[in-house]
Amino acid sequence: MSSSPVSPSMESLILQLHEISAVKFGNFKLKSGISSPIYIDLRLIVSYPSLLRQISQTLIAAVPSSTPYDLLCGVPYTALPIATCISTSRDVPMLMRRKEVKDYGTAKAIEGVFTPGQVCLIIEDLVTSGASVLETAAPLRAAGLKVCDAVVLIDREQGGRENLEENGIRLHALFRLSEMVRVLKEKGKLAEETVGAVLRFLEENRRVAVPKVEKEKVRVKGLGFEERAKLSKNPTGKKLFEVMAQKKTNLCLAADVATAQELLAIAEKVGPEICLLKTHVDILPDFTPDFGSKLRSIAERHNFMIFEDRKFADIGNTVTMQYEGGIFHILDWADIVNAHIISGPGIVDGLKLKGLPRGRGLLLLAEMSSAGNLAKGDYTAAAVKIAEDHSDFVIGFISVNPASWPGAPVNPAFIQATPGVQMVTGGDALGQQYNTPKSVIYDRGSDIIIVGRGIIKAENPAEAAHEYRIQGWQAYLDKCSSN
Ligand code: S5P
Repeated sequence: MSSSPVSPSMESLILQLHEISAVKFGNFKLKSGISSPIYIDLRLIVSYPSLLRQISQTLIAAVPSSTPYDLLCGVPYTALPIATCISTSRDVPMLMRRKEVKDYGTAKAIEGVFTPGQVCLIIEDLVTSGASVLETAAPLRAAGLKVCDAVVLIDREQGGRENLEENGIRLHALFRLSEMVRVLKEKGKLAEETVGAVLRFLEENRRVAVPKVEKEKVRVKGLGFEERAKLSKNPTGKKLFEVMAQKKTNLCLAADVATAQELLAIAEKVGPEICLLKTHVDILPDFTPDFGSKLRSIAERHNFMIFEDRKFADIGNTVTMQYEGGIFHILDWADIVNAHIISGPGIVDGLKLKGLPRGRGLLLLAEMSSAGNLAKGDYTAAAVKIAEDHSDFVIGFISVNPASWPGAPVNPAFIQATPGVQMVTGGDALGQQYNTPKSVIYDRGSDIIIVGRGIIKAENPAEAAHEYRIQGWQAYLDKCSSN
């Protein structure tokens, strides 16, 4: 047990907490299920405004100045007034997590204004196993926020620090329970016998496990591509996961070049770096019927798959003809196509009729990258529902921020592919919006980065592709290990 001195202001805080009976001694059952000889009830502090102010100010001062944050979120309910005090005195916006939305399921789990990628600091009164902090961090992270630090008044020294660390959250505590007990003993507030009982209890309960459900939720999020290959019900979905795992790449090239000849040339050059090559075959003026077989032979040589970004949108009957016929015969050479769901589930039935017997797969556009697009909220949720109903053919989604979807994390059998990726955030003159590989994979919960102009307009496309591949894969590895 550490015997580092507690500062006079901390001592005064401890004595005041004792004074108002926020620290009780006896036999208490904690949230984690264990019986404890000490109970700390900080809900009382709302009745002592000057103490509440003092706690709030001391608490935020305990966060190192090197720790950045854009927003605060108090763990409901006890820490809400503390977070509010800090928010108003420091002028830092706050968010509130709704406690009543179980598993951040159907309703809005977070109240307040934020943008994905912002950093949120968690405020809590005391930490035992860390489960309450994790319960608050999960929906914040699912909404695309970064949660790396939590600050608490009291660390009960029962594994919370370690459990949080394992989940990528640093704990800053004003003082430890043993320090609190030591101060109360020194000031003659506690009998020797009580001190002994508390210290013994701490010694015997060094580590309280985070409830199992937390760990399981987290584990699903962190499944690797090999394991997810086993979950996919579609042969193309399975193969795509396998290719990614074997080649160690989650890069898709959007090969939006001017001619078929250029497309085949860039496929050859960039082929070793990618898991998927995306075409817009209707932009190629020199398309010939042998284009598909030429591209397939390059794909086989370099072990990547082919995705024709046709964005089907019509009724089921029409898309069957568009998929199979015309001059492009997409069905013959594209492993994967995609579809909007604007026309309803019939479009999936239509494409499936032709595609499934050939072992092909379909991605649904659940979100789009362009400014002002309408694919959000209920529309995105409808795409997920249609995918679940057709999981033998639908292999995943075109998405932008799947971590923020209601019910996230989404079924890991589905792959998430995200366009609008460049090394720096920004956009083009026509509404395209870019995020970085790390933000797309790590923060927004996607699997594949789709990169077009970032590679094809580069001086050396193969080198640029290599760089995107490294960054995309590193973000995937970081995501797996941080979960
Ligand atoms: O929402 C979308 C969906 C797609 S498939 N936004 C997109 O940009 N895409 C496609 O991704 C788009 O058609 C283009 O082929 C690629 C993005 O290219 P970039 O040059 O902006 O990287």
